[in-house]
Amino acid sequence: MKNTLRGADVVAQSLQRLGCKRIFTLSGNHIMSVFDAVLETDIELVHVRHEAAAVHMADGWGRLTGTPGIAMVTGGPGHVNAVGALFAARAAESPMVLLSGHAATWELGRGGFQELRQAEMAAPVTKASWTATSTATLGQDIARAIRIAREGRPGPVHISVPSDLLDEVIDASAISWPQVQAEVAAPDLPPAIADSVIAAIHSARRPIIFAPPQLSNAGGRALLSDLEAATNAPVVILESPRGLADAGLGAFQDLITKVDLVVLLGKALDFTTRWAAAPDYRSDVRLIAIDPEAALAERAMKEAGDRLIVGCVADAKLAARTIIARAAFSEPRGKEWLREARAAIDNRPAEWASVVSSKPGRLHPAELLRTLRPYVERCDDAVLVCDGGEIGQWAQSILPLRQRMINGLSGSIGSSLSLALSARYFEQNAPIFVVLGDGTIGFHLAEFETAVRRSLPFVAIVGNDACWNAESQIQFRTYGADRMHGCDLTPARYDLVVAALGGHGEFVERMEDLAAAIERALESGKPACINVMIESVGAPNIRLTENDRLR
Ligand SMILES: Cc1ncc(C[n+]2csc(CCOP(=O)(O)OP(=O)(O)O)c2C)c(N)n1
Ligand SMILES: [Mg+2]
Repeated sequence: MKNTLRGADVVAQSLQRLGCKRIFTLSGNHIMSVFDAVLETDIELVHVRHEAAAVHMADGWGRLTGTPGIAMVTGGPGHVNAVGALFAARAAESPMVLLSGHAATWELGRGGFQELRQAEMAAPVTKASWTATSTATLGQDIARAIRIAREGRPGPVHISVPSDLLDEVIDASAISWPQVQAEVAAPDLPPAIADSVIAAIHSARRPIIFAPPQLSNAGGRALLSDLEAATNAPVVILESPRGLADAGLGAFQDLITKVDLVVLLGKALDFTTRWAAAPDYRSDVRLIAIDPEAALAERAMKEAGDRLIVGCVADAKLAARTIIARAAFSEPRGKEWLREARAAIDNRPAEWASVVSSKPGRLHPAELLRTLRPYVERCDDAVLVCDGGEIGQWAQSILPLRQRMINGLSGSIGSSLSLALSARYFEQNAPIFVVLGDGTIGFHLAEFETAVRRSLPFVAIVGNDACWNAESQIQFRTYGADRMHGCDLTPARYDLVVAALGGHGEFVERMEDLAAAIERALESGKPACINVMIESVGAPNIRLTENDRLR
């Protein structure tokens, strides 16, 4: 090793020591020293077309792997562009670190180039946010950021690094290198509390366990299905901005009035749970609040009042494992309620199998998605990314749930193309599908160029109804058919844009052309866009019918 190093070398080599293989980034004056320093490491730079996309990619990596993705952007405008995307990562409980370049310390307060109070700006959308102050300890800053991103409820962390720190040359002996981190320590559920949770689940008539977004990856889902099998209580991940009304949860919202025990297993008591209170729930519904954050456990305990059975600070995964282990010592509850709950969650209107569009040259969303379904089902490792809007709800309710990422609790639209790109680094062989709307594709359409440049094939299916339909539906319902405006788009040829960027484009107006278009898109081996003209249909609102109730 050289006797002297730049701060930028400390950053690059610390990231390498901490296991980072890839940085999602977009260049800029403040960070060019790090681009240079990375040449001395094995780290790959994946450079993108908008800073928010770099954050979404780091977010996707964090969600899929549980280990922090790293995004790096330049100071000032680069940072400002990146911050918006942190909102989604925070709501998705995704561990990631944003490193932003920053005006030099000697410029601050003097009208420096792109000077901005960056750490303050990122603070509300991160778990922690600070500006580095010393070159020798930059590696310690990064190690700390990674640790905070992973521990408790995972989430994004931000560090701004002034450019003079990155350029400063210091003696190698002065550098405080970070240690590779073992598993982060986390509080487990004490056995006695686990036993009281199990006892409460067993004595309840209709208990439900709510799980957090951080458990929605493959590992988390496997753990939760073991938990459901061990307790015979339905386990539901609440990761959608539509909460219990998410079409992916079928008609489950109709059973909520029957639930007599809610176990929050690391799931915050928030709008998605409808705060586990009347009028959505029975007024005597009881609550167990397990949360990795003391403040959120306390908030839930306070809201529950005398309906609280147990409140405890514990890690969601460890708590699930402890409950599974200790449930083996007691007689399991019957399966009747679990069957009823699963039937409601799996409930889909029978007519979706045959519904066709009434509009010539347009498909009904159900036609589109039932045709896509077998292609997603064909491979166990396939990754599905669903964006927001009405088409996202149709996709979540019809496509199989394997490895899946959705826009998440933030409700922000536009992340899906970037999430698909990072998924390609995680899953190198299986197909990756994205379903998104025509409005949403506009946010990060240029990332198809990134995908082409980096050879990251995936298939994006655009449900094109020439409309921001989710909002248009709100206008229709709330203000009336004669007051709908400001939500219309043109039936633009996004497929041609993607082809022009070097990808594969397909345009579909007839149901009978769709399957062949999907086949060609997969076979092309390129980033592909299938632009499917669809009818504007509101998101499904799946409810139990009288027949379901009698069954
Ligand atoms: C960043 C952001 N901007 C705006 C919204 C509001 N919003 C939610 S869904 C939606 C419409 C999406 O339109 P499209 O992608 O075409 O899907 P559609 O609803 O038409 O199926 C809008 C504007 C949001 N959730 N996030
Ligand atoms: Mg649309």
